[in-house]
Amino acid sequence: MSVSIPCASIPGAPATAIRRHPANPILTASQIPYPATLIFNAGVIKHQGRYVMVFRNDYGREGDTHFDGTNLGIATSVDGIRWEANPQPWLKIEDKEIRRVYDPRLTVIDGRVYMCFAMDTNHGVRGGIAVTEDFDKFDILSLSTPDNRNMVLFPEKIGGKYVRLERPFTVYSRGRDRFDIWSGSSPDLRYWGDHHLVLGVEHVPFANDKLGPAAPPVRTKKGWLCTFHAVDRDDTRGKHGWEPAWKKRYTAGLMLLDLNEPHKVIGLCRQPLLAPEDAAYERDGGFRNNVIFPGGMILEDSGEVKIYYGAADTVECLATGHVDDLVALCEPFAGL
Ligand code: BMA
Repeated sequence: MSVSIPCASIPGAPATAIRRHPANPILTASQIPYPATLIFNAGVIKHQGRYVMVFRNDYGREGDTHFDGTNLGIATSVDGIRWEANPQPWLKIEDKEIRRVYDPRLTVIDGRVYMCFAMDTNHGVRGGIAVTEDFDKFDILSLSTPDNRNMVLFPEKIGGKYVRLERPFTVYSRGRDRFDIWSGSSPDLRYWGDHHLVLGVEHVPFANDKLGPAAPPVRTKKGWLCTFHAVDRDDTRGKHGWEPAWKKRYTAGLMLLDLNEPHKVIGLCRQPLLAPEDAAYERDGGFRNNVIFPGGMILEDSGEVKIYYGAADTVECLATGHVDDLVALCEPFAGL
């Protein structure tokens, strides 16, 4: 069956609002001092005077479609642009039930570092939240039931509760991939409830397949600035990547959420913030070309916003914009 994609021709946001960094890609497998093939979908924070990145590393033979494994690595930076990876991977999971842990998202709350992650298990995909004091030990606070992932935490309590965005996979009732962004809240980061639908695929003019949260939200005067990933699928697309017949395209979307009721979308950018069109590292030569997947967003004191994103599921990149310009891209949204 072929799926039409009226959204595919919508170009990305104007280059005056968001710019790819000239140093891109800012982290690749060639900079990693242990076996590494695909370095992407990292979480990034500014913490204790330096930038810290936790990245996903799928390792194996370049060109192969099956990887030997996935681990999470740490890199640090003084300027957020030039990165140095630690000598060893941070997390290698050895548990028969767990196949892999990936797509880390970092948030600092009250000085403590929390990491959301996705975990493929023999019984489905679970979304987890962990805390680390020192980027050595890692304590898991909660794991969702399958199937859920792409969790991100807000950097402060809202209405006395911790809040997260998440993306459950509602396959049975929807008939096919058509996944949306939800929110949940918790008194203690362990027990989650009070779930709300935040944004559905049908609200995003450049998505026809699924959505999910991307980088953890950033507070601005006008609302929570929030990236998401949006997927359009075209079954007539041929192979474009090492992976045979990769038919999806991942763009980065942008929205503004209400400061006090963060499940309410108050602004939405009607075009992709970043679409994989202009840069070769997003389009050609990767494992899955045409994928942009933000995982980290930092608001600097100057008003500059750094958005870190995985490109083509192969390398890690950076784009920057001014917070006021990014907020201005979000047109009023009347609600669901
Ligand atoms: C999703 C995840 C992401 C990846 C994306 C595009 O299912 O595996 O890590 O970036 O697909 O391949």
